[in-house]
Amino acid sequence: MGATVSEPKVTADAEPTQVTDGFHLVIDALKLNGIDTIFGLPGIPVTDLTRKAQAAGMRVISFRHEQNAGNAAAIAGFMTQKPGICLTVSAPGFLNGLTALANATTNCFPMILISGSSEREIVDLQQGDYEEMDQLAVAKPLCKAAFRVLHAEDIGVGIARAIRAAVSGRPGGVYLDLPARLFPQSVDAQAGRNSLIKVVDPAPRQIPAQDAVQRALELLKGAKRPLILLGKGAAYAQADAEIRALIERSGIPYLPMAMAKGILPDTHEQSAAAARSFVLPGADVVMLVGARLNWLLSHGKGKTWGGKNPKDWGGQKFIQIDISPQEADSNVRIDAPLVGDIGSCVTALLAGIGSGWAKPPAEWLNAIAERKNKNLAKMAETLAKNPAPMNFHSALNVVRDIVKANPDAMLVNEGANALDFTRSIVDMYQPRKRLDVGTWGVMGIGMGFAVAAAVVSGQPVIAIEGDSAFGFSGMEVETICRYNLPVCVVILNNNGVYRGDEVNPTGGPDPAPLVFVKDARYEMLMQAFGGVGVHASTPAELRQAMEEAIRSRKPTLINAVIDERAGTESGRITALNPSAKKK
Ligand code: ADP
Ligand code: TZD
Repeated sequence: MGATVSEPKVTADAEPTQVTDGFHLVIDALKLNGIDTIFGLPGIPVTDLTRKAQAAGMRVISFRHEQNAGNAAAIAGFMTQKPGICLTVSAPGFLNGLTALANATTNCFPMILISGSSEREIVDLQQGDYEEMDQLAVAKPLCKAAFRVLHAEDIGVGIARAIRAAVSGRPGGVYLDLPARLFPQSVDAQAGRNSLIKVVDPAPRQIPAQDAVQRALELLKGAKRPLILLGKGAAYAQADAEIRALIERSGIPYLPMAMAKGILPDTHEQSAAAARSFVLPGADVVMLVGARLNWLLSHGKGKTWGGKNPKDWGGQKFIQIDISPQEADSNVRIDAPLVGDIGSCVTALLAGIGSGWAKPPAEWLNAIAERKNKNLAKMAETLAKNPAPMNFHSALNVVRDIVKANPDAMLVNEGANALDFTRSIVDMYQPRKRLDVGTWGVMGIGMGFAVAAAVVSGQPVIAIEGDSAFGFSGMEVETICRYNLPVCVVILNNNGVYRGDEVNPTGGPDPAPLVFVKDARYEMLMQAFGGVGVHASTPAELRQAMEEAIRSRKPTLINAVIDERAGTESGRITALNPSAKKK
């Protein structure tokens, strides 16, 4: 691959020498490592970097706020196993991107936040430079690794270290500090080329130890009521065929975490998703595959798991497949930790299972099937209703059909009720199609994820958004229109955070803290930038608008007006809401 080289300089003896500079070395180092897209926001000192990157053939996606660019980079990392790149200006731009970097690290998504920074000697003496901040120090505690490059000759090493840190072992966010003075530094082109590193095997396989594999197999073999729990680490690992083979050959029922939906189609007969509250307390051996026993799984204990009191162990034995050796025992005892990459671990388990593996006892499977069928029938009944005004169920019944008819489409999802109901109602059919609020339950990922999902996959994107959730990144509808991305945003609009029917108890003129402008016309935001905006107040109108959006691939925003009394405070996690002690 040819390096990008700036104009030849004419030296004193009139011999033209080829020189390159910091700008071009950054671009060349990224391209050399197969990174072809930058999500960012230009300004001093990185304006020229965005321009030159585009000129050099990279895709540069320019956002309206750095947090959205950062979220885009993070989810691009999840989708591709390559670090997503977010580029920002110094101090405030850097801080805007930092939330996304911390969120990526929390979710184990590989990304690199590259921020320009001010003059080192001025920053270090705190003499008050333009956008002065010791960014490296600020970033360090919030990400997996942080590096700074001072000399153009070191750019190759800096980018190589950032890539390795982001994708090897447990993936995460990396901060790369590039001071303004680095970019114009000139270097002999040949020396510059030689300084670049093409990273060999950036995420090496980690083969599990044989005795650990045996231990896990013994535990599984002895189980009467086994369960497999798939997390987003399993989706990230791209070991889809191996995971499916393990589940089907072992006959063990499985439960997908939100972003693991679709590794196997949600309609798979071994899915126990519709019997979650039955299988978690009922299982005797649980195998976690790329899922942590954090709050999303009630820390592996308490009532969810059959414990009598909130901190009581339910009696399950756990096998945990994870690339991080420190993850085991984080919440409850892990009887069989299996440390390695999921592809290698699952392959080793498959070899041990062989062909003569006995399926789990019929009693367990039948009990799950019975509970599952009962719950599915109940859900079908609820979905078939057509109340006026529309509610979460009648709106999401439409989304469910559209996703079923378009299984290649990407689904982005955030909100409280809008999140919980979509997760349980909308089936996924392919891996890594569902992108949501993740480990933190953070609002604001919506439009950044939607942009990246469209750019990376080329597939239509459906973003199901609470009206509050949408507000965190809503200005990026301009970005969606500018790049003409096939994104269909559906706002489940109930006039507020959670719901929209609260009133100010004082009777004063201010609205209640959770309530928004009534009957807001969100669809006009999309129209303002040339996209399609639709106001839908019935499932039929929603269906027609979504079908048209998928067909036309035009940027579309559907303001799906639902009952403002629909939903509950905090959705499914109301119990985490501290409330005054009841008398
Ligand atoms: P979920 O929220 O879906 O339950 P988590 O984010 O809690 O999932 O857990 C993901 C886990 O997957 C993390 O502990 C991470 O270390 C692990 N992981 C990520 N990639 C791999 C991989 N390739 N191989 C093994 N484990 C992985
Ligand atoms: N800020 C951030 C960054 N993340 C958060 N999770 C919150 C605030 C708190 N929060 C939630 O946990 S959900 C939510 C907020 C503000 C919005 C819920 O309202 P919605 O969804 O309109 O998006 P529903 O469907 O009406 O419940």
